[in-house]
Amino acid sequence: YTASTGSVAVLGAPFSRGQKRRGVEHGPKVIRDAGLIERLSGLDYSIHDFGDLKFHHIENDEPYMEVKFPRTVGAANKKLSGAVSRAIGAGHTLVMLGGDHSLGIGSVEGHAQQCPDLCLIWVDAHADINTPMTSPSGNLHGQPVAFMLKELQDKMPDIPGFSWMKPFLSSSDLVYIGLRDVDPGEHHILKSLGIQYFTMRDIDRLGIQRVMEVTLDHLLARKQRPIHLSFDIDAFDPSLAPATGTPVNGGLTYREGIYITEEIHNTGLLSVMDLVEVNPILGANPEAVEATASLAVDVIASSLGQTREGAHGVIDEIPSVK
Ligand code: B3U
Ligand code: MN
Ligand code: MN
Repeated sequence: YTASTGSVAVLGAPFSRGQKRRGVEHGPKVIRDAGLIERLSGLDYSIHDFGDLKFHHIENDEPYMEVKFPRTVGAANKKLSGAVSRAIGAGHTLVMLGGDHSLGIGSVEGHAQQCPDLCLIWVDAHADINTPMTSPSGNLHGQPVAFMLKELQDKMPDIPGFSWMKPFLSSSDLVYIGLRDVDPGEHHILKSLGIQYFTMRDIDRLGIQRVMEVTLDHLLARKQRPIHLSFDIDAFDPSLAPATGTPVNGGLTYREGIYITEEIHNTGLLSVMDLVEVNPILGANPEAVEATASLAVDVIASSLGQTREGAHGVIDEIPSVK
């Protein structure tokens, strides 16, 4: 298997009902305004900006157990799933701009429709693997991975809005990087399913180089297959990414984050990436918002092959003196 033709599609998903803070629906706009399309045009692709999906609020979307806006989140993810599936089916590499991380459900599900053997790298301060029963908040952006995993099927109730999908991912096809705020129920799930994860402490101990080596070995050693990268901007330290809903101290440095994405690019297997949880309303000032959005652009460009080394593609000899 080799991913990536020369074509990248960008799809905005302005959606915020997976959590309580307004503003994360403006993520796609601020990431575009920070120069995303221009930056990607400098790389060797044809860029297709698919614009933003339109999501609808569903009336009388009462909580189901503690789960907030289940039908609204379910319908948004169904729509996103179809759009992702079509883009991948058409041969694009896809960049999905969130929006909150509940969108991971539809993004990975739509990707899996086209690429059932995909693997998932979840870069996040949080594990986002609560079930409706373990969730301390009822927010669906803290639960997307639980909807995907086959091993959790019998622990998941039938949540209204989600009858269009069923679990499709094995826990051995998932690796987390950057964890530092994991709820008790989540920790139990990670341990009991034997999920491969690297907390910030693991990155301190092993170094990011070793973490990526083990990550890619775990996912790709048996066979080459498409990678889905789901990147929550709150994986970064809040000093770098302040404009996000649930910042947690002690996050990735700039260089660790870029190293992760460089290594993923170097596999040649990146097929879909999500960049989620940029919330411009939560920046203390315009500079904080710009810093966060521009970091998001750097992460996306790096995932798609922008290097710190430079590129020699366009110049094939040292210019002679005329
Ligand atoms: N684990 C908590 C908090 C949280 C999850 N994801 C974010 N925050 N961004 C929860 O609500 O499930
Ligand atoms: Mn997340
Ligand atoms: Mn997070």
